[in-house]
Amino acid sequence: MVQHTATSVVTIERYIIEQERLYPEATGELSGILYDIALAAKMITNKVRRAGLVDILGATGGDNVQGEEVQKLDVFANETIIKAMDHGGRLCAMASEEEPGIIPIPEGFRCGKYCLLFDPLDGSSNIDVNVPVGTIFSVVRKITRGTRGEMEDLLQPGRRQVAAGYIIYGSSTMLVYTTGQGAHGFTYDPSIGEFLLSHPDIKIPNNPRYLSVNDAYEGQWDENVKSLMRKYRGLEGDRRALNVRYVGSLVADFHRNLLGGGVFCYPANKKRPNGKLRLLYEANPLAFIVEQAGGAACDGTTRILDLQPTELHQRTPLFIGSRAEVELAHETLAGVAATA
Ligand code: P6P
Repeated sequence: MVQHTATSVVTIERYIIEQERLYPEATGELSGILYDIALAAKMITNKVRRAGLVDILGATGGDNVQGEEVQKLDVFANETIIKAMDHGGRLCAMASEEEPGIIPIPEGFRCGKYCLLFDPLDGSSNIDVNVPVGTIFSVVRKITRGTRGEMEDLLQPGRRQVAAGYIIYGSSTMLVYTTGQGAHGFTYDPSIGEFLLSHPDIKIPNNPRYLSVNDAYEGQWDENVKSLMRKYRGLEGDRRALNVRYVGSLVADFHRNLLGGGVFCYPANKKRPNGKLRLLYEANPLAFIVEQAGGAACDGTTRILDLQPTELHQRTPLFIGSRAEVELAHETLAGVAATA
């Protein structure tokens, strides 16, 4: 594997090609998917950066499948990704948080051997207040016979992912992805319109700094979750307290913890017995990334990547970040559950 440092000027396209060359049997289809995602990211960041200026703020008035008000940027991001990906001949199906079911490849376009699942603009309720938002994506290989993608192809456990990543539209726009050979970060340089390698082979610090959780739900948590949060806060057991940092935008909270060390928690609560975050296109891709960076992700009792999906938009509790912190969650939650 070619070793790069953050100082060498390496575009994401060059990096993808260099990674592809490590696999003589590679057809280039997966590389093509990653190129097209980078293109879509450039188009979306261009709009997000001007959201306050161009009349695309405010809701369209419509609701998405989640019953949430759809922001215009959500619609733009969703359509941009679909249009960038649906004719490349590498995909046989897509799925989006914004769409109820399978997004088929249009008639007349060739179908490929991969499926793309994505959240086009997560945290979009933060757009109007200029809080970072993000795109999250997951790629799996088709496992059914025939040429067109089926629901079975989409409902695969996260350990079957062949690629995953996210784009964070923050103080700068970054694309972080993995194909199972480490997690790598690229920062967008708008002056040349390129994503440049800035964070090769990211490793999440084992010495955590941050706890990301919305403790407005404390009254609805089980006792074992409350105990876990007391441990993270240094109020139970002989642990140093973590700094609480919660943006309310998953990609922003995850990215800060990935680089700075920490844990993001969205536990189940009495109103949301399955948590809030989506398994297929939020938890799974971020779990792939964090494991490649030396971290971990669980739902409290099971490794995220081992969960067998049953529905496209199913939710999951999520504890993700530095390995020791996630293991503490597992011990505290599964331990109690095991004896309960
Ligand atoms: P809460 C944003 O709506 C989102 O889906 C994630 O980006 C974020 O982590 C979470 O919900 C925040 O949820 O319940 O704390 O507002």
